[in-house]
This record gives sequence, C-alpha cells and structure tokens, in this order.
Amino acid sequence: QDEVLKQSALHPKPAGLCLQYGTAGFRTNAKQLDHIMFRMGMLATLRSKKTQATIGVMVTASHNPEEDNGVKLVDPMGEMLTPAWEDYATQLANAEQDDLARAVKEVIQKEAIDMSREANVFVGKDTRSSSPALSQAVIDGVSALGGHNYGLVTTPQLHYMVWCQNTKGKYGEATVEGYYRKHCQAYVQLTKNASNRTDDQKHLCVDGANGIGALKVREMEHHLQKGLQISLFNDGSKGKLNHQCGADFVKVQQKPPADIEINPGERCCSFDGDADRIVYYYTDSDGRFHLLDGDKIATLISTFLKELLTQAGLDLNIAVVQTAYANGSSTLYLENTMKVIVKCTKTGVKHLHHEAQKFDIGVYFEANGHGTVLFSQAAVEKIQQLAEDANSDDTKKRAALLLQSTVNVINQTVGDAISDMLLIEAILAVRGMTVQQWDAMYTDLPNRQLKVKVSDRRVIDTTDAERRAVSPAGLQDAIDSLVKKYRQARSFVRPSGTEDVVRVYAEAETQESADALAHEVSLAVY
Ligand code: NG1
Ligand code: ZN
Repeated sequence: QDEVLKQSALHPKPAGLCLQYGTAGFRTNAKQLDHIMFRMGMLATLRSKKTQATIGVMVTASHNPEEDNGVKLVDPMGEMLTPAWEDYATQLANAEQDDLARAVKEVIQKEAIDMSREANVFVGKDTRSSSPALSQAVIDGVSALGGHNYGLVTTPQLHYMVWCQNTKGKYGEATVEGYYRKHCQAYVQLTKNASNRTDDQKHLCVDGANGIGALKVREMEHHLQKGLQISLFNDGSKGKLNHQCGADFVKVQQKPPADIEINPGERCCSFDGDADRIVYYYTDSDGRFHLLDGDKIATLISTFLKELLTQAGLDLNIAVVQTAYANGSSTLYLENTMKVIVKCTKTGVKHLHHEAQKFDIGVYFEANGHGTVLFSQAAVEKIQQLAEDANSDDTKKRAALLLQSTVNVINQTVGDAISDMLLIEAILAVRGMTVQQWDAMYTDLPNRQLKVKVSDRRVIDTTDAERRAVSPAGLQDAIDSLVKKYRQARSFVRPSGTEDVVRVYAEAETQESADALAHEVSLAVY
C-alpha cells in the first residue's frame, strides 16, 4: 500500500477531474490522462491476478484527433473488459490522490484477490505523440509485476496476442510475427482458389489514416507472397493522424480522404487510427463516390459464408448483427433476399459481440466498419471434420477447406481492419467479383449523421436498441411526425458514449430528404 502511494504520487491526479470508463474505455485530451494510465496499469494487474490470465492494456484514441488519447483494457479471451470491472476502472480513475490506496484496497477486497499471485499484462500503443509517455505510465502502474510491453501495435493485434497467450498457443503464437503468419497464410490458402487473377484485380489502395495500421501493413506485406498489391497512402510520413483521412472521415463525410488521387473504379479502403475499423470505396466514371461500409462488408461476408455452408451441406445457423446505424436497405436485403437472421443491438462493440456469440456463425459489423465474424466451437469442429473426411465429395471438401481458411484469416477477438481487409480481398478474389458488383448487391438509402451539442446529453434515454427515445417526454413523438413527412424515412437520436454530443441519424429516399430530416430532428433535440 505504501508502494501505491509513493508510485502514484509520480502520476498525480488533477484534483476534481472526473472521467468515466465508457464504450471506448477512457478517452480525452492526452494531457489529462497520465494518472489514468498509471491507475489502469494497476487495475490490469489486479484483473490479471484475479483471472490468473494475461490482461491487455491498449493506449489509443482510435479515430479521435492526434491531441487525444485513451486507454482500454482487454480481457483474457481477447474481449472487452467485463462491465463490473468498468465500474472499478471509473472508481480508481476518479479517486482523489489521498484516497487512491483505499480505492485499490476496496477492489482487492470485493473481488477477494490473492495478491501473492502472479500477474501478466500486455501493453500496446498507437502512433500518437503522447503514446510513449502514457504507455510508460501504464507500465509504471503494472510496475515490475511481469508485464510485457509490445510497443507499437494495432488494437486488434493486442487483443489477438492476449487471446493467444491465454489459450497457450492453440490458436497461434502471441507475437506480431505470429499474427502475420497466421492471417497471411490463410489469405494465401483462400486465394489459391482464385486462379488467373490479374495484377489489376490484386491491386488495392489503402489509406492508413497516418496511424499504426500503415506501419503494420508495411510490416506484413511480404507475408502475402505477392497475393495482394497494396498502394499505401497516408502512411504517417507527412500527414497528421486521422486528419482528413481514415475510416471515420470517409464514412461520416461520405467522400474520399483529402489529397488523394484515385482513378475511377479503383478499389480503395481506409483504416481508422488504431486499425480496428475499415471501410471500402471507389469513384465511378462520373466522379461519383461509392462507399462500401460495415453493412456492405457484413453482407459480402455473410453471403459468402452462406454459399459455402450450402455447398458443404453443413447445417449451421448464421446471423448478422447490426446496430440502429445500419442502412435500412442492408437490413431488408439480408432478411428478404439473403434470408439470414438479422439482429439489432445497442451501439458499442461489446453488445454486438455478445449477440453474435449466440449463433453458430455470427457476423457483426457496425456501419462505421468495426466488425468481425465469430465461429462457435461446434461450428469449427464440424467444418474441420468435413475438411478431413476422406469420403466427402469434391464440392463439399472444397467448401469445407475454404471455410477453414476463412476461420483462420479472421481475428475473432475484435474488429480488425487488417484481417477484415484480407478476408474481403479473398472473397472478391474467390468469387471473381469486382468492387462494383459488390456495391450493386443493394443500394444504400441516402443518409445523414449529425452531432448536436446539448447542455446535458444524459436527459435522452432510449429503448429498442436505441431506435426510440423514451425521454425527454415528447421527443419521440416529434421525431415520428417529422419522419412521416418523408418517404422511406427513419430517424433516431442517442447520446454518444464517446463524445459530449447527441448523435442524430436520418435516412430517406433522397439525399435532400435525409439531410432535411436530420436537420429537423436535431432542432427537436434542443
Ligand atoms: P458513440 O460515440 O457512442 O456513438 C462511437 C461509434 C460506435 C463505436 C464507438 C467506439 C458511431 C455512430 N458510433 O460511439 O459505433 O465504434 O464510437 O469507438 O459510429
Ligand atoms: Zn478504432
């Protein structure tokens, strides 16, 4: 306890500062985070002692501006920190300096943690200028308790390594090299089935958002054995992190990153600042921009998997999990044309992940491009049996092998721009599909997202997976009557979990209607 006091004095908390562990952990201006990092290092150590497993701590603020930073804890199976411990995180973060030792003790007692146990913590960071100092503060918090500092990694790489470590290498080696080997090998296996691909078809423009994803794509490239030809831009050599580039910019602004020349028809994708999100796009010969967001990605992947399941004759259920931000066209297409189960959850990856776990195969994506695919243990076993079955016919066997490689190319712990990119590229290759054909699966309804600053965003309370507001009184009625004015319209509002704003979403038959509706609804929020 004396040690806690002494060490924490080197990472003092500004008196009165109050932050909350939200959907993205702690995230704010980097200047306010030193004490948070130290304390999250301590909390990760406690969590590791409690679970007797390796715990991850990732220092990043994802798609936020360079000046910001943040921190998230990763649980033993590579998943997000369990909710009860989110509360501890908030309590430790907000304890005033002289109350910290007591707050730590309280967690130890409540969780009955045996402090003599070993702890192991993996620490990772993105490329922000504040990240080295802040990750050092985390390590100080972990202090000599056997933590392992990975340095620069993407968020999903850290999740992956925590999972590999805790499953004793069953799924792969807990190193960055191991990550590349596993995912790239699976990619090479998958694309073997796509004979005579031209260099043009292998070509992909990648916007690295001037972040960690760019570094890691460079590192990975040679593992792909020329199976993908990447032109990397926004590689961090000159531009600023997430500034007029990256997945969030492209998705929200509905346009390509600034200062990028893209040729008509060229397939492009953008990562976000910690490479756990990806969106695709191209411009057509009329210069029109086409976005292929998380919904289109989920559609491509689930169609591919469903086709393989049919070919393999495997009776496994498959569901797509979305949030209220999913484009209405995607939901209709998935339900009516594709006939897959579609579920809607609250915003935030942990909600989608949890829902996806209920199916043999759960494909989950937020519209903003964060998502992955989960395969149940039973599904993996059935696929493996079929792949090894000497008596199965060629079609079945081929499908089973493709499914097997698909399982291996995916990072099941969390959405992963790099692994999603490999999967998407492989699917397009195997199906001989162009980005235009993919785009044509369904047509997005025009939509608009706005943010509204209000004095207290918490007065808005929602239900039905955030699709309806229950308070303040009258708000939902107002939205309903505005929506009625437009064709094929839908709109909802919810308080952001990561920014001090209320988000407004609207979609309608035309862009003009979607814009007008979003504007009118934001006025109703005041
Ligand atoms: P908030 O700020 O709660 O809307 C945003 C994204 C989420 C999720 C989190 C975590 C939208 C509309 N919201 O949450 O999907 O990715 O950040 O980073 O994109
Ligand atoms: Zn991110």
